[in-house]
Amino acid sequence: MNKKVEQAINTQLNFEIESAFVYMAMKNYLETLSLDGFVNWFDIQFQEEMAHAQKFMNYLNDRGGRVEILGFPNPRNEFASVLEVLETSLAHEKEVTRRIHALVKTATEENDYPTVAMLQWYVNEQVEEENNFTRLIEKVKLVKDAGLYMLDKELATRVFVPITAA
Ligand code: OFO
Repeated sequence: MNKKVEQAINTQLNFEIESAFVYMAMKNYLETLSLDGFVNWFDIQFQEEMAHAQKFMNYLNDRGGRVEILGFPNPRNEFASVLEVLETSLAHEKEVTRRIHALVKTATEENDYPTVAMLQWYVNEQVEEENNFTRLIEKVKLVKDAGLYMLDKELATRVFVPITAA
């Protein structure tokens, strides 16, 4: 297959594996907060990223290309809050989207139409990925406000208790 496209897909499939490890590190940070639901959600995100990588690998192999597995920098392990995890995730997904779009451009310029067709799945997937994180961020913000509202109600019930004379 076209060498330029083969190399660009290899770069992207390795970034998908890197993405999986980015989310695995986040999952383990969330473990420290005992947020079991978020841990579960990020574990599935890890699995999804590995599936994205596998889909690219299958495609390269089907086209007679050669898969090359590369290394990547350490993922970030420390965060200040759930919100920071989610905002970092959304920024990461925007970078993935930028890379997928660049890949579509390369495949189009190289007249590799099977690759352009295959990449449409990833273009659609990125719309969902960005939407998932955007909505989660909004929900966490809403829940935070609701929590503050409840705490405010509780604090409003406090009454002054005069010091009684001994
Ligand atoms: Fe593979 O889409 Fe997220 O990173």
